[in-house]
Amino acid sequence: MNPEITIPRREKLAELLADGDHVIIFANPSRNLEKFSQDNNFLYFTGLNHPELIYLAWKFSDRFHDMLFIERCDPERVVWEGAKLEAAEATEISGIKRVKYLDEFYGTLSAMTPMIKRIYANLGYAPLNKPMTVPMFMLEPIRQRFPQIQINQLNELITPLRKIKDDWEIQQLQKAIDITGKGLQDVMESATANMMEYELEATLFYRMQRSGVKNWGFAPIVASGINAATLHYEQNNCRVETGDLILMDVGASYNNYSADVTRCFPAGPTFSERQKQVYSAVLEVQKRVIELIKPGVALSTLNISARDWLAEQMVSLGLITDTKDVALYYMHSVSHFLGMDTHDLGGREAVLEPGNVITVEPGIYIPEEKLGVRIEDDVLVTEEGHSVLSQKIPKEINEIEEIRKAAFKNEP
Ligand SMILES: [Mn+2]
Repeated sequence: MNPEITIPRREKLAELLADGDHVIIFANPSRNLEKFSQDNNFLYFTGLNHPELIYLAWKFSDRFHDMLFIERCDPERVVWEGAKLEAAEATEISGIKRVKYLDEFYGTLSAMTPMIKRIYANLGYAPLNKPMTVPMFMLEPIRQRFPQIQINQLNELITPLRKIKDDWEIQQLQKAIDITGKGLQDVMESATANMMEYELEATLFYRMQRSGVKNWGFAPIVASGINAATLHYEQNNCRVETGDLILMDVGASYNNYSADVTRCFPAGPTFSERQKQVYSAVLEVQKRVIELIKPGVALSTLNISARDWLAEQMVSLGLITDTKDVALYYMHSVSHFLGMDTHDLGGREAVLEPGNVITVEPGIYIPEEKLGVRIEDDVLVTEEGHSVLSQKIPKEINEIEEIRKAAFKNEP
């Protein structure tokens, strides 16, 4: 990332602030022997993918100011952790001109407290039985000493920014989706019964890493047979049985933008008749929901339509007789925003605008038939309507069966 990408974001942030508003964003800490993953809001506004930094912005007398706090270089830690980000480098990457050291953070903030009315920070959420998050902990002294200062969740302020994707963000999402799609194709070309679910996961991850992706966007779901009826099955440790349908709900993270795609395919070369029936029912609903997508449509409209249409399909499939029973076989919502977070900022009450990216993922889950089907695509809302970013990833029954032949080509 470079300053041309993050400077306009900070300019938009400035427009959201009133006099006396402060924004404090803490980078994620580095944890010993763990892969570092940056706080998405920090990365969004600074472009810096380094741990232990703080971004501070504020508006006073109608002028916007901001600065970064970085670690001081401690030679002993450099031996273990490598060179620290230096001030000039931080400015070059982020375009933020003022840089101080972390040990100056409280002093700087304390000197400002007379003019601080509200603080927006990436506090996150800590359940009652869990310790405070790092941002909560860092702001606790401010909260105790200056109870008149309101401390709010940053997401309340910046959701309108993050839910509209700029061209660069759409490119990152497209890349994440394309790589995920290639990996899914690899799996469909090679998976057979008797493999373990995690072997399928490995095939996909191998493709991802060879394509420049280091991380999943979220824990991958590779669910065969009845496991596909568990919505967030993540164990991926069962053996694929002959006759199973395999569900993969997966997404690579590219430059911290996450794909989220679900495809289903048979363990054998072809779908069974019943699998075809259920799959076709879900696919038809999925396509109809996608057709609804355009600016001005409420997310709730997509949800209600999906539920009603799935209910009709369930009656035809002989699963239910009363459409009110739809929740027996479909129990989640059909769409969520997608971006840096797999479940991105945007909210359930949103009305679609150009630049939104959402998923469309209806499903039917039938544990008594050891069968679960979900089909999920990622869709960009455009001025005219929509564009399916994952359209290249096969989802028609004949396409999938054609690809599956490759996995069985050496069989007599
Ligand atoms: Mn999803």
